Parts: sequence; C-alpha cells; structure tokens
Amino acid sequence: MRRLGIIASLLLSIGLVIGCQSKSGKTVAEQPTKPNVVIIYMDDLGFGDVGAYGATELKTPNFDKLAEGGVRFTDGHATSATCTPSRYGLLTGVYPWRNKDAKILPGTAPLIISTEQLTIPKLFKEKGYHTGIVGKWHLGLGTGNVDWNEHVTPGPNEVGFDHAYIMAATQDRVPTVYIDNGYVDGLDKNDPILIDYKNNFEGQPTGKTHPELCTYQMWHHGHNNTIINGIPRIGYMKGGEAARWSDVDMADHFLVRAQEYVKAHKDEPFMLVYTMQQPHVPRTPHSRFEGTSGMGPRGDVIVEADWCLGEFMKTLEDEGIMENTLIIFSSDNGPVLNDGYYDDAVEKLGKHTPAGVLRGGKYSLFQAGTRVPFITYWKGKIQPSVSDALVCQVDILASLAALIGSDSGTQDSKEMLDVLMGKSKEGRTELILEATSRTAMRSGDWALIPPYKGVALSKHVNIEIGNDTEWQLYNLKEDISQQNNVAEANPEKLKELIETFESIRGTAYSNTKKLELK
Ligand code: NG6
Ligand code: CA
Repeated sequence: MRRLGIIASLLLSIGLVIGCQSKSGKTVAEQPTKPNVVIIYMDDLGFGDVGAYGATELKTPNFDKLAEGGVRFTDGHATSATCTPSRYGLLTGVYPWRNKDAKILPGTAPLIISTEQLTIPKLFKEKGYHTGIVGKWHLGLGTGNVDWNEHVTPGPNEVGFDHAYIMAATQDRVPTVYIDNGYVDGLDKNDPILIDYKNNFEGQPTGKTHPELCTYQMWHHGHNNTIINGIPRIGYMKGGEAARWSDVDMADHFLVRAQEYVKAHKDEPFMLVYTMQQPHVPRTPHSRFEGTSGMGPRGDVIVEADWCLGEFMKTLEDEGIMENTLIIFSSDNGPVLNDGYYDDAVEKLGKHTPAGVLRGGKYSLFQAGTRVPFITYWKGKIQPSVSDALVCQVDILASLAALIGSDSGTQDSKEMLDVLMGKSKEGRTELILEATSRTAMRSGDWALIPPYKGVALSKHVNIEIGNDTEWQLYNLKEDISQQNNVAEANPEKLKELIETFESIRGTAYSNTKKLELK
C-alpha cells in the first residue's frame, strides 16, 4: 500500500513538472488561477447597522466575520445616496450624475445602461468568465412600454450577465414578480400581467381606497396603489397571480438562486453579483426571523440578511472555492427608518443607531447618505485589517479589471486593487457624491456641500438631506458627525475646494433638476 502511495505521488510530481509548463516557463502551479468574484450588495444598510461597524444592539455575526476576516473600510462610499444611481455607478464605473436618467426609477422605466457601455460583467466575460446576477436590479428594463408577458429585453443579459434572476425594481414597486433571464418566472400566459404607474385598472382596490386590505403592512406615505400580499405598493398591477412573489420568502428565494449559481459554475471562473433586498421597505422577514432583533421588521430583516450571508459563505466553503473567491460586500445607500410604511422601525429602534456617528441617511448629501459598510474578503489572500482609505464603489470596475488582467476602464473608475486587497492605504483624493440629483465633494478629510434649495429636513423620512442656503464645509477629521460648518472660518480652503469641485463637476451642478423631497 505504502509503495503504491509513493509511486502515485512520484507520478503526480512528474505530471506537474512536465505537463504544466507554460510559455513563460513558469509552472501552472505557480501561476494564479482566475479567482471568482462575488459582489454582495445590500439595499439601504447603514454604516452603523453592522456589529463590526459599532452596532451593539443589533447582532450581525456573519457580516462581522467578513469584516473581521477582511479589510473593513471606514470611509467606503456608494456613488449615490439612492439605489438606481448607486447601482449604475457600481456596474458601469461611471459617476451616476453623468447620466440624467440615473434617478430612482419606476418599475416601467427603460434600461438606463447602454448596451454599448462597458460594465463589470462585460470585463469578466471578455476574460472567459461566466457572469451572473441574482436579486434586485432597479436599472430599468426594455426600451419603454415593456410587455411583461413576452421576453423583457434589453436587461441584465444584454449588458453582460450570462445569467440574471432578478426583481425588476424594488420590493415596494410593481411588478411583484421575479424575472428569469428576461422571462417572468412562473407566468401563466392566460393571466397576463398589466402594469401602469399612472392609472389604476378599473375596479381594483388600492391602498388608498381600501386601507382595510393592507393586512400585512399599512402605508405611511406614498405606497398606496395596488395591494399585493396585504402590502400596498407603488404602481398598479393586474394579473400574473401565479407569478407573484411571496414577500416573506424573498430572502430564501434569492439565497437559493445565488447558491445554485455557485454550484452550477464552481468549475469555471465566475463573477456573481448577489443583490439582497434587505433592509429596504417593505420589510418582510420570514417567520423564522420575526421578533429576533427586538427592533421590529427592520432589525429582523437585517438579522435575516446576515443569516443569508452566512449560508452563502457556507456554500462557497462546501464547494471548495472559498480560497479562490474575492468577496466585496457593501450597500447601495445609507439607512432610513420610516421609508413609507408603518413598520415600527422608528418606534422599536431603541438605542440602535443605523447611521452610527454619521449625519444624515438615505437621500442625504451628509456622510450617512453614501458612507456605508464596505468590506473586501478573500480567505488566505487578504489579511484582516481596518482601512481608513477613501474608497468608492465606482472604483470597483477598474480595480477588478486589474485583478483579472484587463486594461479596459473608464474615466471615473480609479484602479485601487492594492487598496481593496489591504496592501495600500492610498485611497482617492477627491470623490464626487450624489443624492437625489444634487452633488457634493469629498477631498481628503474635507466634505464640501454646495448651497441647494429645498427643505433641510425631509419630514417624511426624518432625515437631514443636506440642503442649505450657504456653502457647507466640514473637517471630518475633527468633526466626523458634521456638526460644525467651518466654511466661513476657512475662506481660502473653501475657495480652493469649490474650484476643484467645479473643475470635476462643471458649474451646471446647481441648475440640475432635483428630485424634491418633502
Ligand atoms: C422613494 C420611495 C421609497 C423607496 C425609494 C427608493 C415613496 C414615498 N418613497 O420614492 O419608499 O422606494 O423611492 O429606494 O414612494 S431605493 O433604495 O431603491 O433608492
Ligand atoms: Ca437602496
């Protein structure tokens, strides 16, 4: 037996030396294999919603494991304080304010990424990867007037994803169905789907006319159109009964799809974007998670999402590909409590601070709008560390291009592979941030916000969104919570930063058509 073993290992080593000589003379064993990449993207998860980022009341063991085993960025940003623009910036490597259509989209909006445009999945495809997306999309579909009963195209498949299992927009917007590579999953053609964002279908109850039918959750502001699963939504929908999703099963549903993707593609290099829907409204935890956080549905769905991450990581481990997979974890924008439903997010918050020490939240030009949990993890390759480098999701495209040996890139995306890998702390010097079509700038420790008209505090969501009649300047090194506007005390610095801002942004920024919040 023993002799057989020796012979086998001899043969194996001969095979390695002879069979695996590459052109460069290196043996393949010395060359890096093509790593898999998984981007895990949360919806409205705040800077302070993660244990490793300081949450004490909310337990997030799996988020923490990733943060503590990888690089935990303390100054990592989404490109925008809302979803559509952030996702646009992430996938295309282009600042969303360059695209006038990169605004919160209705479920009927056409695709806002050009099919000619460079995207992260296209980069990977060029290098022989399989590419997939599972979860929330919210970047528009079709070219206008989508017929949901036919092939819905162009969409993720046409901008680089070989596989796409998505929800079209948000959990609170119709159509409330999953779309499997352009086709509504489980559609009965005899019960066609009709969608309208302006007019209701005759005789259909809405959240407004039939509040008593909002049995799962009641609307607070907006969200008073078609009622599906006892939840009133944005937009009107008719038909497609068999295809409608179950809200409380959504997390499990996407998790299984993401796990299936990994299992199906573990033997080839792949790039997966797994975009969870939590903790965006409506917050609908599965009964296993109901009451687990003590904070009501918002806390419960964060616990649920944390569990999903843990299960997903187990799959990578079980399939034996953890050591060959880079994981990037982040959120599309900062936190919000009451985002349009009565769901106890405010009432049961207790001492938890979803934005941590930061000011503002979702929709805001203050730091909590875009500064979000941002973690890179690669077992055995990335050493655990905390990085204060200024990084942004717009840079992921160029950095991943460098990882897989592609020289494609965009004007806005800065290559920061060493920073993401924890080898360097030289982040960005400048970064333009966006919130509801307004822009602001980070430059080193400085945060600059131009004067904007509109309410300072959005009453509905109870978030300071950053509007002021004066220029605002904050020194985040001394004042992370942006309490002291030092613009007046630093006229030289202010002038210099305005010049830098306008040189990147142009002077038209103050005339942009803004989404007015109430
Ligand atoms: C807002 C919705 C909010 C949420 C948001 C998009 C109302 C009153 N509010 O317009 O509930 O859906 O859009 O969120 O309708 S995001 O994370 O996808 O950007
Ligand atoms: Ca969001």
